[in-house]
Amino acid sequence: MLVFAKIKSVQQKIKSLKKGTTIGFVPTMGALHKGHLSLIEQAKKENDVVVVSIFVNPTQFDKKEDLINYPKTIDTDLSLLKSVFCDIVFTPTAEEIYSNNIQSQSFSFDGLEHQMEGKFRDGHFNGVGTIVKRLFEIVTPHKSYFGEKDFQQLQIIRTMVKKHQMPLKVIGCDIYREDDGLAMSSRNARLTKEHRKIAPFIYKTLKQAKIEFGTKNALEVVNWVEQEFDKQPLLELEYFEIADEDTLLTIENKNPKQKYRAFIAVFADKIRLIDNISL
Ligand code: PAJ
Repeated sequence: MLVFAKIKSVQQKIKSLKKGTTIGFVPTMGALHKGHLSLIEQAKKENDVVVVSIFVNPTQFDKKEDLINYPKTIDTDLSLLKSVFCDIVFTPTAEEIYSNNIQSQSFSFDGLEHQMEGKFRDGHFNGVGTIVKRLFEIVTPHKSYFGEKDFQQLQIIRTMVKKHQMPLKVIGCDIYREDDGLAMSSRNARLTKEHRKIAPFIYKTLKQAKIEFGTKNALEVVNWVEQEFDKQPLLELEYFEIADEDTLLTIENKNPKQKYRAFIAVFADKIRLIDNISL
């Protein structure tokens, strides 16, 4: 496994690959867990060479405190990456990526950026777009892998690739969960024992909401979920929405031809957890 911190060195290595070598790319912010590894394993199966980036991207954090507290576990990350036979790791510094100008580009993602996470995390998706575009330009992958865990992010990247006619395929991967259903996340490690114990309630409620959606209209399901969380003093619901998978617009009337997904964001004390389920 080769590890590069400089843009020039990783580009040189990629340029030196034999013509026709396919490159699969998994961008991450480190603090790797099995959810990340499942993306890398899928990339391994579908490409000759797998590149993983580890970069805690400052421009996508709307709260400074969140950026400072983001877990950094580079040594463990590198041994995990070795264990899944990752070929190339790119670990740039903020200076390497942004020089002295740590700022986002401004994007239009056809309105996807104004829904859900966009309403609560100012500038977040401009930051994500900026870094992912930059990484795509550096790594030049054939396929890049993103988790459905961050479904809005996945759809935004798909839109960016299409609009900017980037020559790669975006692959969405299933949400990897703990045995008790909690979606794996780097933030789970920061939960208190008490909050970790109650956190599977989020997915349990999503699964029940899916069943309720079979017989109830969207508003009734939303009300039901809100009532469930009212009974749960340790978890604070930020939003629960049922939206069209493609436009991410809140559902108005159920249309059997449309695909819907339920999205949720919850605070467990100061830790913000997100999840979603296909309906
Ligand atoms: P990060 O949160 O590290 O996630 C990296 C990738 O792993 C994302 O595509 C995310 O959706 C996926 N992932 C995280 N948890 C997952 C789970 N439980 N199951 C399946 N996939 C999961 O997302 C980011 O980093 C950043 O925004 C990034 C795209 C790297 C840009 O900075």
